[in-house]
Amino acid sequence: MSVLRLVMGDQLSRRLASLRDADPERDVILMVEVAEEARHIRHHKQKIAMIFAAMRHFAQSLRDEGFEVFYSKLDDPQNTGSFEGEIARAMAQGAYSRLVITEPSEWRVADKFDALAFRLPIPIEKREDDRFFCSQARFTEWAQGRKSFRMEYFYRVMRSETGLLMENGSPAGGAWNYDIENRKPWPRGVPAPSRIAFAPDAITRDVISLVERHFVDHFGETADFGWPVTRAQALEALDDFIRNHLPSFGDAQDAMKTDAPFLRHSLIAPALNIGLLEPREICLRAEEAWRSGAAPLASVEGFIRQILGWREYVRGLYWRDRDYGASNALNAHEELPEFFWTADTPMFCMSQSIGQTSRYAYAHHIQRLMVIGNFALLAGLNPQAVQNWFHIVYADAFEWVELPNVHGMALHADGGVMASKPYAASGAYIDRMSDYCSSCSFNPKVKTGDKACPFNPLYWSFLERNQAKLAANPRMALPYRRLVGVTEAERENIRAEGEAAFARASGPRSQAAFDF
Ligand code: FAD
Ligand code: DLZ
Ligand code: SF4
Repeated sequence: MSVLRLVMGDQLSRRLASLRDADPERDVILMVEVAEEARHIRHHKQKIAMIFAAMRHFAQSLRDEGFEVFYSKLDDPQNTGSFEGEIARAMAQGAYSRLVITEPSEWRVADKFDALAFRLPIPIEKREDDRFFCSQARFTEWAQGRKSFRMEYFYRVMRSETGLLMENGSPAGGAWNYDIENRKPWPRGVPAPSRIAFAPDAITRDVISLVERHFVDHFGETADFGWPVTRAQALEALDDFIRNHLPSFGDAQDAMKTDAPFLRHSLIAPALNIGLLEPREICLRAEEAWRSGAAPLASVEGFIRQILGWREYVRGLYWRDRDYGASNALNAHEELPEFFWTADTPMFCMSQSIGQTSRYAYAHHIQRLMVIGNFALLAGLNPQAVQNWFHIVYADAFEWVELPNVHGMALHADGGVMASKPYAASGAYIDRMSDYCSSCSFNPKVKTGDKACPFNPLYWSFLERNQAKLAANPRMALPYRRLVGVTEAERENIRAEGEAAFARASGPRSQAAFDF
């Protein structure tokens, strides 16, 4: 009897567990553009367009193989708008022995299918999503009995188990981590390299027009859409990165430059997260570049660590505890300022980072962590509101990867489960790693008053506010030494300076700010 096989929008891999044994003679593939998924948060328009375009191209490639694909377009008048409704509609049109799915990537959707299993007249066969190096069971085993879950130790285990960048059981080159050689500012006067982008074809143009009509109230623009939407394009993008940018990836990893959103970053996260690429093939390509002498070890190790280490690790944390994102360890309650949606702020670094987020549905890691995330941390923005924002605005944002990065890494809202100390920094860090400050109406060297970079007073008010929670942390001893012996009046002044800086951040945008 025929089998119905569901492929979700972030499962576009031919090797997917639920597709691997599919028989074109007998089985039907179900793919659905559903309002429930597209509207449960106000996803960036470009993100919805990328997912629908990639889904439609993937469906076409399955049809080319001879499969029957039951595909619901969002604007099909019969589309019920939910996974459950579309499964029922497909089942009404054929006789199936079972529904085969690959486990969803998010608790919310996993719950939906667990509930559906009780109601559906045919069994649901749920298969493990094995497009990762580390299964959930393996992560749980690793985490068992540990007091802290530092990524670095997890990463070493992953290196040993996969053999990536290993030589005779030891890390290639003798060290696990070469960050000491990486992370330089972008050299002055050197233009940013141009990056590969894929002009939308007829299918993608149709989808963009659909998104512009149906998601008017969603964040972001679509004019600069250039994401890969097929496996062939994703492989081309990967190839371009490995050849032309990986050798300099390490040096430029933390650099920020005005009007240069991409620098040497790989830009592969969206394609990787929806299934057009697999982590193993990416890491093997990078390793091969080092072994053949085409890229230095420091760059290759730094890049592989992001995928083999961080990406697998945050997924493990996400599934280990379904309430991981609910805590608020630093008791942060401020609402998101309006400029998170408009980029209209005189803080040039924020305006750049948010402006290009709107234009490209992209910002690189340091902009996310040390500019936007750092602001949210220091200003005490509510963690759930910040999670929601990060989930909405990036083309690569899926809850399993977004949530731990925001909650644990950027906001320290998990109380230190992920990071041994908050990634809190004053304006000096951004000044060192970018050219932003020279175009800003604030001064990173000024600590107080109207001209002070808002990060400076916010940094001290953050430390003051959280002293009881953070001062005992040995890694915070140095900054807290500055607060020893301060009087109550001085504390009040620190708090007032922080509040004034928060208000200044929402002031009118300077002329020089990113014009998007
Ligand atoms: P590159 O800099 O080229 O890195 C290579 C790859 O490594 C990425 O494509 C990604 O797959 C992986 N990677 C790097 N850092 C991380 C990380 N911390 N966690 C997981 N994978 C990582 N990544 C997402 O994929 N989706 C998100 O929603 C997301 N939200 C983030 C939110 C915050 C606050 C922070 C600090 C980081 C977030 N990241 C997220 C991680 C990282 O910023 C992005 O993966 C990266 O910027 C994507 O761009 P790229 O492909 O050019 O990455
Ligand atoms: C993110 C997303 C969006 C915007 N739309 C759809 C959709 O219409 N159909 C679909 O199958 N998947 C979509 N997705 C991805 C799903 O939200 C994703 O598969 C879940 O996160 C799975 O847990
Ligand atoms: Fe950002 Fe401060 Fe530099 Fe302005 S001065 S760009 S606000 S770090």
